[in-house]
Amino acid sequence: IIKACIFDLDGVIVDTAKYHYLAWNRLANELGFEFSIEHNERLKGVSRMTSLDILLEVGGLTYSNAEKVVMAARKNEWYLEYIYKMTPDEILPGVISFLTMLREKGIKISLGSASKNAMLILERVQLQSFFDAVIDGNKALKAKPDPQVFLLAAQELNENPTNCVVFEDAAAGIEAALAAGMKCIGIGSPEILGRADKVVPGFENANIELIKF
Ligand code: B16
Ligand code: MG
Repeated sequence: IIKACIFDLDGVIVDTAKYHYLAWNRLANELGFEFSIEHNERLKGVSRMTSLDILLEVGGLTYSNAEKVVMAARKNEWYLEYIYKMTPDEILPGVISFLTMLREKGIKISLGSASKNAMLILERVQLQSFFDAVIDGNKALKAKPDPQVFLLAAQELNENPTNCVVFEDAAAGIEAALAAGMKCIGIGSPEILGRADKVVPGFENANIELIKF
């Protein structure tokens, strides 16, 4: 029986992937190449530094660690310019009513995101009050598909992993949830998220049946 729900942020609650893309492409352009939107799929759910490594691989470029730290920081500054402008209208359809329903049923709620900016994003879209725990890229140091982020969420909620379900839009996140011994619901297309216990396109019309297994 499910007692806690753990939500990924980017691609599940809000679509910040478009802002990550704009900021990464700005960096690519400065380095003299174009980072196509198709390549952006590879960045979903992976950490900032791994994203930079993928970007540089696409551009065929190599830099020292010190240079990469500077580049990642610049990208983040550009990304934050978009994040500061976010409003609650950017919450994906059906999310607020689903979270409200979970609260009414007494189901605990946590965030489980790779992003170091997760807290700021939750504040911008005014969703902080729904979350009993927030595990983000500052607390979880091992990147998905490592289960650490979700295990820490279960621990903070004081729940057994087998009573938790994870909502994820990235393949690495599905693997992390399964490795944590949790149920997993993919948000997106079954082609990418086929390993999840269920896959739905989003939270529109989602009700309590969704978390019954
Ligand atoms: P930041 P999620 C992830 O968020 C994004 O999907 C991924 O593209 C990004 O690189 C990562 O956060 C780190 O974000 O640069 O803000 O620390 O899907 O795990 O909520
Ligand atoms: Mg995601």
